[in-house]
Amino acid sequence: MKRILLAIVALAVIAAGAWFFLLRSSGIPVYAVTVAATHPHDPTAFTEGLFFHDGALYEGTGEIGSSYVRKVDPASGKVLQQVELPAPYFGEGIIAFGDKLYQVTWQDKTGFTYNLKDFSLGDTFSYTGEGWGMTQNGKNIILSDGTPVLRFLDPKTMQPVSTLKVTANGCPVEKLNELEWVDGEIWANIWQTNLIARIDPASGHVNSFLDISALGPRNRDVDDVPNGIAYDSATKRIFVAGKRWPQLYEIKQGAAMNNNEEATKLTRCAG
Ligand SMILES: [Ca+2]
Repeated sequence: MKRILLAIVALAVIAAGAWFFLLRSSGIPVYAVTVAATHPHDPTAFTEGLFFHDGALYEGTGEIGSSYVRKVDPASGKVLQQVELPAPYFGEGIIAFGDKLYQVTWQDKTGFTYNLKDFSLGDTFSYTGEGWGMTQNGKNIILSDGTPVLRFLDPKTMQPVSTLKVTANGCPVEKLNELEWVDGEIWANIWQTNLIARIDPASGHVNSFLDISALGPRNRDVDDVPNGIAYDSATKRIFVAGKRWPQLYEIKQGAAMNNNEEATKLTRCAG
């Protein structure tokens, strides 16, 4: 009897250990990336917004006095069109919807619209909190603000119609930055990490991470973080950029990675 009891206790300890291990490991896959192509990128551009439209890349930059929106030829990096955002504004995310281009600002609670074709200034709009990244899903403009909550905005009024809390293994994911709608998922740079989160827009759950630490200049300023994802749905090309990076990359998902430190940190909110 004593032996049976001991065996039961031992089994219970093993089961508890296994359960604890399962709780502790996120189970969220992390993938490296491979580089399909590199393109020139203006090494002074403090990238805050990036999207692809009709064969061209559109980039929005930040910092007061050097914020602008520009249209760029992806192959050469040549600037085809540009509009400045004057001081005191600090430019952040940009996105196209219909025939308009939208731009938010970091802490000014003011957004701008432009004619997508000629970059002439249109209406301004207001919002609460900060403005970080933007993308769109064909129906709503999606806005990040540095918190784990994404806002879905009506493009006509720029007022929120719903929100989505983003979690990874149950942990809220802070500092969601530049965004991209990629084949039914929301992809997001996570500020000051090398990770791109792939988010299920229905549940807000992160289904995987891409680690882009292999990209960008080796010795870079602390502010020159990865930021900027643009998807060309026609050719399925994914472009990624970073602040003041001299190159822009076309990437593909690479091999699964084990023990990714940044992902582990994000998925262990409980301890
Ligand atoms: Ca984007």
